[in-house]
Amino acid sequence: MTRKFEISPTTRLRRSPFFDATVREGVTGFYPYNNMLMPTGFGHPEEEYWRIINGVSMWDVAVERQVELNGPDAEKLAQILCPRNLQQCKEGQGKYVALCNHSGVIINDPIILKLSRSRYWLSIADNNIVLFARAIAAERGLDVDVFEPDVSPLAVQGPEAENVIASIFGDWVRELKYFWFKEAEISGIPLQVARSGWSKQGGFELYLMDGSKASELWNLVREAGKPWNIGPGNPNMSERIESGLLSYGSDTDDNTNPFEIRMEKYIDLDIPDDTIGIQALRKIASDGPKRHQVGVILEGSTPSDIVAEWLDIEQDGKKIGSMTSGVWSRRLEKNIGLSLIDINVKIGDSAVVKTINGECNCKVVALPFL
Ligand code: THG
Repeated sequence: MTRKFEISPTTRLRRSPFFDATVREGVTGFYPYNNMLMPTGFGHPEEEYWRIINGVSMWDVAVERQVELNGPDAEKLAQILCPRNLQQCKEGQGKYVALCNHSGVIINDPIILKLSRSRYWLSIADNNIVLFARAIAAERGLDVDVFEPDVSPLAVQGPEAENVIASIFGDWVRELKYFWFKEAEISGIPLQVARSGWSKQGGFELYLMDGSKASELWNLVREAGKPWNIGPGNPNMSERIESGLLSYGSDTDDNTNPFEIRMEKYIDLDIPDDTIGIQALRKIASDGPKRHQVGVILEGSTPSDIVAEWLDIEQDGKKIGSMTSGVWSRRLEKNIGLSLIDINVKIGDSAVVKTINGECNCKVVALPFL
């Protein structure tokens, strides 16, 4: 049965400041993320994919909202929220963190950016962290404001991204280390230039600090990128699964802890006891996780549709876990997926994925695929 429906007008689904620019580029789809509309394609999936792998692509990722911690106790609140030692984090540096609740369940996987000792941004995935951080700050009696500032990231990703960004800002950007950032201004547009982004093809993110200048920034990058054939894109499902990048909320459920999803290297168990979830995380670490995140390669070479639900994975007719996201890999020419499965199921094992078209044999593999 084909159904036809549209998203009804609502102020709940906020528009990105880059919305008009993406409409002019011919955006063909959106999904909601942090109560905003997130572009999901521009009508040329094949071209959009190879542009990220071989060239340079620009993405409206304003949905990666910032949660600003601002005030004398900002540093203290940051460490209470993040189960990773932030002592070594310098001004101008970002770190990838697994925000957890009191049970050690992951509730977001932001990059935390230290602007100064009294000012941090949590660059968040899809879950309301303002609400959480504000409640914690109040309960702990901290002197810090928690709010969403007017900041919207524009990602420039792909092997040619560095050339494009250097042509705009100068060669200093080539020295920027991964997750480090620096304040800059171009044509009166205030922003932070960061080396980061949700792909493994290299790139930068421009954190626009004035939403009214979004079209201006979009056009400037579009123009500067012409010699490298820049074009519009979005966080690419295929590339990110091939690269084994986690999508919080897609690959996690309300029970997932960081040890199950390859985030143990971002957890420091010896930080002070007042960090949210640290006691639970210590226990999970000593008991050992029950599930682990691995890849699956499905049999057959026909691209299958993206399925927006978890699919059961079985061995000998018994459920061992779920495929949490799946996609056609253009480089492997196979359907591949990320999965969360029983810790006793090993790399190299065979299993069966219960797809919407029936059972499909698969091989369990280590991540990343590429
Ligand atoms: N950019 C910004 N904010 C974000 C994202 C982003 N917030 C939400 C979401 N994406 C956060 N998730 C990730 C997940 C992985 C990475 C970045 C953001 C990433 N990981 C590398 C890896 O897993 O290999 C490196 C991590 C490391 O070594 O520290 O890059 O994209 N602004």
